[in-house]
Amino acid sequence: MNSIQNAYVSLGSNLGDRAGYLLLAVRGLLAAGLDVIRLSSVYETEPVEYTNQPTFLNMVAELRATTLPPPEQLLARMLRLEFALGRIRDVDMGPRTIDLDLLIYKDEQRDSDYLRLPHPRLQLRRFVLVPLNELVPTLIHPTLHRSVSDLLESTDDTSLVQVWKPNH
Ligand code: PH2
Ligand code: MG
Ligand code: MG
Repeated sequence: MNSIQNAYVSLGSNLGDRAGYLLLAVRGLLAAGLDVIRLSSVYETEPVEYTNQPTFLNMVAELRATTLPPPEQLLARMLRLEFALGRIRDVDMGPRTIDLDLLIYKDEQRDSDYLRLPHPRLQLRRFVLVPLNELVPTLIHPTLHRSVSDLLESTDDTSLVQVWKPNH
C-alpha cells in the first residue's frame, strides 16, 4: 500500500514574536483535538511572491489520520485558530502573525474557492518543500505523481531557506 495516510499543514509567521506564534499554533492544533505527531525544524525563509515584507519563520506539521475531521472541517479549525492568534487579513500574501495552510490531506483532491487540495502552490515554494522533505521525502504528490524530494530538486524557486536557531 502506497497511499498517503496523514495530513500536512504549513505554518508561517512574519510579524511580532514569530517563534512564539508557531508554538501557540501547534498548541492550538492540539487543543482543537488534532493529533500533531511530528514537526519539522523551524526555518527562516526569504519572502516569495509578495517580497516586500519581513523574513518568515516556516515549518510543517504532520497530523495523524485516525483523528482527523473531514478536510473542510479541518480547514475551518485552522482558520479559527489564525483568527484567535490575531491574524488580520488585509494585504493578500502580506505580513501575518500566523498563516496555516493545508498542504495535503491523504490522497484527497478538492477544487473549490474555499479549499484546494493538494495545495496548488506547494511545488513552487521552497519554504514548504524543504520542511516537508524533512518529514516525508518519499511521499508521492497525489496529482503530480512525483516524490517531495523530486519536487524539491526540480523547483524553480531559489529563495533562501535555512534552519532557524534561537538567539542567533
Ligand atoms: N507566505 C505567503 C507568501 N510568501 N514567503 C515565505 N517565505 N513564507 C511564507 O509563509 C509565505 C511567503 C502567502 O501565504
Ligand atoms: Mg499561505
Ligand atoms: Mg493561508
